[in-house]
Amino acid sequence: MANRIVVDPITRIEGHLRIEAEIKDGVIVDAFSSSTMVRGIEQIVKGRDPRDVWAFVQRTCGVCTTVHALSSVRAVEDALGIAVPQNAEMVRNIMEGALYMHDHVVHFYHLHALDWVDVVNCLKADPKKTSELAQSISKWPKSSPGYFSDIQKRIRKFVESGQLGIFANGYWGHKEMKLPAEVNLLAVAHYLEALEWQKEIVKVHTIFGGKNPHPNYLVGGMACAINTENPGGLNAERLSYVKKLLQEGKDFIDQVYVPDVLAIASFYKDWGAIGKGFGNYMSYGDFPTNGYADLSNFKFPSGIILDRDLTKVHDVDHRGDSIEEFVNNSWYNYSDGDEKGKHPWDGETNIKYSGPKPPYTHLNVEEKYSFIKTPRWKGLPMEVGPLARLLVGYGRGNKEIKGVVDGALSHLNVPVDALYSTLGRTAARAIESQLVADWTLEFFDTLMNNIKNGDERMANMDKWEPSTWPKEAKGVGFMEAPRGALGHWIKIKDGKTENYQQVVPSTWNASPRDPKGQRSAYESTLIGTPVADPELPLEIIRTIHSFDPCIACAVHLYDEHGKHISQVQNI
Ligand code: NFE
Ligand code: MG
Repeated sequence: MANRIVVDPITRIEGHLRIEAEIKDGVIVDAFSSSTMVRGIEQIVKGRDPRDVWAFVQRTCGVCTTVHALSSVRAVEDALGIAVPQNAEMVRNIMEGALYMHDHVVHFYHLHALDWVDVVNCLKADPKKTSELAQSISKWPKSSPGYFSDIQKRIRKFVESGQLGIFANGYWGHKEMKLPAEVNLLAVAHYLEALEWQKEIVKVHTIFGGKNPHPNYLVGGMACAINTENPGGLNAERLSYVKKLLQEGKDFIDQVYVPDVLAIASFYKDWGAIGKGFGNYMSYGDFPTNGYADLSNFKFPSGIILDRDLTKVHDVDHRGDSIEEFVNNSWYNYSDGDEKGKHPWDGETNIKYSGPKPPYTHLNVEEKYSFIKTPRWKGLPMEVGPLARLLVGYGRGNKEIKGVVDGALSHLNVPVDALYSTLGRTAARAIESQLVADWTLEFFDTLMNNIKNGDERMANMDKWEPSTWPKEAKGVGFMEAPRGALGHWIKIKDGKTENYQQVVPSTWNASPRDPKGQRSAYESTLIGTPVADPELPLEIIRTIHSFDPCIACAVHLYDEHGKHISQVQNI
């Protein structure tokens, strides 16, 4: 007999996600992923001025802030044939690079690490040994025995007070927690340091875009004027502050995040064989260095890997008809029936909730069961995210990407197959952070060189006036958000937004089944996962967190639901 466990809500993610997993003989045999929240962003931009849309859609999410604004301005520029000046391209890249650094570090320490790190166990650590360990894996200066001893005292106070605060309700003492106490103490110290650090790196957005989250963008370029004289403009002092922040970001990633991930991963190598999934990976490509129109100059290559075959990378065909969204299992209706998919240019977002009324025990997964639509590429499910980006780059023979991936594999002494896993996803995020931190400093140098050479252009306003636009136009704005391939599709008619659709990374990964019954990434990767204790389903959380879910993005009102964290029933 199978047990169906419900984990709802999955915590330490963005948004509201429910997982129902069927467990037989201690292993997951089937799984269902459901978003229990719905939003209406695609609807509210219809009829609006395309030059304003970025400001609305950027509010899709406060976690991957900037990405929906960037996709939006790219979509409008693509539709109207606008090429932005290189300075704007570099500022956009720097802002995106800063987001990657912030997002990946916060995800690892504050959302994912506690699936592997036993906070309470760090009290058993010898601070002197932790110090030796820290100094053996990194030159990060905060590593004295006294420093770790102070951290331990802070945690002891929490534990002895009986109020764990930010560390409440973790799976402390779970038998699948495998780290020595010294590694636990190291990770807890860096959890606290990362909290301090993350508020600094976001200042890059405030300097270029006025604020964070949701900095300002502009169709045609960026709104930050370079003005080396004016104290209120983007002057030398502010630019050197950006450089300092980026360098500090790189140091934190190189000296704290990556060494920690590798140290922790070395105790969890078995997770290199868990959470495999179906083996299709997609990257749209991103970080252009010579214009959005020429994919060959992107830092992250674009492409598709099918069935884990790294010897052949397929083209995405961004403007073709390969991508469709299905609603057969989602709480939406299409005007001409729910079995066929729709290309995003012709997409529809008609919310139609037909699920159970709360409180309920289980979803009826024979019918619609999620507010997330189901995207497919040529009818196939795709996993997107850091791992997909690295695999596509690896398959494309990109030397930089191949170098860092091979370096991590040999450091951990694991085969290439270990990448297709929960551990692979988590390691890929750290590895790509290192690449992105380096690239972001390159983008900064390019910007500074242009300014030195007298090129201060930040926007191309040639086609600002709607009177210069064609009567009808359509465009796609794609990018690689931290969580994976993101696309916005716009149709413009008579100067207004006629249709607008977002297909988001977590839409690809978290969606329900398609009409052929094929599972998307969350559902597929859970199958085969052992669950030691169904009352404490740590293993489900590990694999789901390895994707870094964002449900606000994926469904772009809230539904009242029961307060239970986990529930076990026989079916
Ligand atoms: Ni809201 Fe997002 C990212 C986008 S969603 S976090 O990264 O787009 O998967
Ligand atoms: Mg959508």
